[in-house]
Amino acid sequence: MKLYDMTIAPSPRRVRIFLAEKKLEVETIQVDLMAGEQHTDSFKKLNPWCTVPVLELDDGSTISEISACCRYIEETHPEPALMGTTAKEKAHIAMWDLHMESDGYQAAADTFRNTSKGFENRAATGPEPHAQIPELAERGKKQLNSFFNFLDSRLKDHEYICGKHFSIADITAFVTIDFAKWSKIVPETALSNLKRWQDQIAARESMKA
Ligand SMILES: N[C@@H](CCC(=O)N[C@@H](CS)C(=O)NCC(=O)O)C(=O)O
Repeated sequence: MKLYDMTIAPSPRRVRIFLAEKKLEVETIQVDLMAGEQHTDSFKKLNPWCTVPVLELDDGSTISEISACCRYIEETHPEPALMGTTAKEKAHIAMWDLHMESDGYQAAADTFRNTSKGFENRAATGPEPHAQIPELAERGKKQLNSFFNFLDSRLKDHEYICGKHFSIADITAFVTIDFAKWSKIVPETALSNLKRWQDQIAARESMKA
């Protein structure tokens, strides 16, 4: 198995952390997104949506999308479980992770991609150019602040996002907070539950991946 990666990019980082939690080491191939390598014909054969991460399996087939990559890794390496073990746990963790993605990660991406100079005609991923929409960045900032407040209240009575156990939802939320820093958006210091959780997650070895 190989991972098409870009070290500084937040999306492949989520899969690297997931692999590190499973104590799996895989070959990584760097894709230079700023040079446009994701738009080359050879990369489009791996992933027509032109994004990393992409997993290439030993039979040559490929899987893109963070959640699909993590699902494959979880099914093939179930321990430690990061996506639940019972039907109820799996659904619960999927629900939380989808919200970390839609309410947090997407807002961080909207904010960054709709304001940064290097993304002027690349405000959305994919093969087609897309102009920046400043209002989306404004909305993203508001959504991120609501997201931080929401997480703080959730983490008041829960050790991790989904309760007693670390899960994929913690990875998504943690990387979202780091990604938001790219747009200089950080949680207020008064959010002490969020700070406690952030320190706890940051101390995990996998977060260096
Ligand atoms: N929905 C995709 C999002 C992945 C994504 O946005 N990756 C970024 C890097 S963080 C990318 O490949 N960007 C390519 C570009 O900007 O053209 C997933 O879940 O994998």
